[in-house]
Amino acid sequence: MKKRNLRKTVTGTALALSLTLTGFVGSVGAAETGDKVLQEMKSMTKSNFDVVWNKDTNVPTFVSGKLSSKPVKDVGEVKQYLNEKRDLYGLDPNSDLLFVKKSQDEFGMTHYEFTQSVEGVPVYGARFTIHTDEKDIVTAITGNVHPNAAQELDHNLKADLSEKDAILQAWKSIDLTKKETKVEKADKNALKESSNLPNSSVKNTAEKAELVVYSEKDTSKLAYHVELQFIYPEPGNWQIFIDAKDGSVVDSYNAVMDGATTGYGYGVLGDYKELNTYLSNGSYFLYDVTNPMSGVIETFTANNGTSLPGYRSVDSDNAFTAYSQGADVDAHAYADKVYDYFYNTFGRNSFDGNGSTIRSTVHYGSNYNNAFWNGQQMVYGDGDGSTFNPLSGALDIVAHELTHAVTDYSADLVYQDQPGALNESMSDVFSVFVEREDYLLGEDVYTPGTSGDALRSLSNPPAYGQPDHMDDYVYTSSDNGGVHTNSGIPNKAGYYTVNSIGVVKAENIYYRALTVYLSPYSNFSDTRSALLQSAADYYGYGSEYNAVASAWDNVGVY
Ligand code: D38
Ligand code: ZN
Ligand code: CA
Repeated sequence: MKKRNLRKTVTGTALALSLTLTGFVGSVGAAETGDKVLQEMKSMTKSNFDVVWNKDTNVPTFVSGKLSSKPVKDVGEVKQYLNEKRDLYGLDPNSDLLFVKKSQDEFGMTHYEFTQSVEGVPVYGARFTIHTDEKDIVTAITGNVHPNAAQELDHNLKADLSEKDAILQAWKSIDLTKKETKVEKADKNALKESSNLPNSSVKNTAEKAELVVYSEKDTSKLAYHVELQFIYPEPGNWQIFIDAKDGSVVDSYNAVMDGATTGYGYGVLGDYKELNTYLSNGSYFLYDVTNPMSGVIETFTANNGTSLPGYRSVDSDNAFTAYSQGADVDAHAYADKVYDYFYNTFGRNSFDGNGSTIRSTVHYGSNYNNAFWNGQQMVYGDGDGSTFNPLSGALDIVAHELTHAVTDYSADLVYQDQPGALNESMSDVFSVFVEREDYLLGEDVYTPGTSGDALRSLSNPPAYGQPDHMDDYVYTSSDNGGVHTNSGIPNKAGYYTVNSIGVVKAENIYYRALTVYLSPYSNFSDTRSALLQSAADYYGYGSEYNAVASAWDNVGVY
């Protein structure tokens, strides 16, 4: 069904050009007169001359070179020029071509676009463009026209079918007439499911029909070009040509293309959000290619196992609305939020500053009450339902985990003793910078049955079993030297800092310390000095510097 173009490039001699025409089968007479026109055009060309022929229609689909000896300056002159080339294209520019538009580009070229038509009905795909250079010399003529279309139709351009009938025939032809009602039902459900949807057209079902001349090889038919677009029960962008006389299917294909899409879903807490997804082979994946990174943001599910990364999170209709998909939805959306935070605030492109892929796996294990960065990716348990809800449901937890990755690629603080507690504290402090709503960590998913509690607090570490002063530093061999305990001390210094100079100045100072001044074995005192130096770099030796100094004085670190 598809037409094939015969490509032959002629560079230089007229001999090569006539070879092109000799090797060419079809209506010899037309080709001969066409040959004369081409020879004429060729004689004007001093450099490259290029012709591509359409074997079915016996007309060139691409001619380039210096194609006019005189300037061709407007639509009228273009038509006059084409009239002189009538033998080549077999078209009368006044009756067979409809002018569509004229446009200019940054090369100083002008493009006159026409579409072939028969008694006012457009020939499908028969766009015909004349290109002129900055001196108005014709330099290319492009497009597929069908010189015999008018003759083949023989003035028979009255449709027997209505547009409505054509659309009905089209639905029937793809065997979705029954599913048509399903499409509507699915859309209504989507609406009902989510009265808080900001945009109810996300499922986007559309149908339209246009009367065209459908030409291929030596037959032309009056047909409706019907487009059926939907995503239920599978993605479709059907292009169907229905014979306008007898209702038969002339051509039909699904033009759905793989690529970036926007889906939606509900998070762990039932909140609606849009998702950057990817359509491949008829399925939608939590795979975000929309950020200016070399990698992607991608989300997997371990399906309650412990193999990593597990399976790609996938959905058949780009609506990640099932209850069990909440963890997947939030891991994906929040990873993007944290990526955006580091990129927009500090210009850091992903955790490594080099645009690397951010991968998350949810539904890790069974009733697993934790989340972690394993050195390569983020991993989230579902929680047991009473201690925790799925942990990706908290933006501050996602920020905590991804900051571990940032730390690994910057200060690289060793995960033991004071450097380990600082590593933990950086994750907690940046989780407050990202979420910007409280000094608590994990409150959104911790103990769903109890309100107001959390896992840790920057402002009140002792309330969560952590020291907030060096006097209470815990010496232990468990938890790598109490990294999740002693982080309370630098956390409280972080709280004092934010509380005193505000989050914007604080985040600048902390990010600079983490990425410029700290190193793997930095201890609490080193960190005080690193933060002071960063404060001085940014704001001089004023109130900001003094705020950092008192913050660390207050926790007994000098
Ligand atoms: C509290 C309770 C039960 C289990 C846990 C905590 C309870 O109250 O009954 C386990 N847990 C979770 C956390 N800490 N302990 C919090 C998470 C954060 C990010 C919300 C956390 N995870 C560690 C981290 O990222 O540093 O801090 C993961 C450490 C890796 C462990 N192998
Ligand atoms: Zn941590
Ligand atoms: Ca919080």
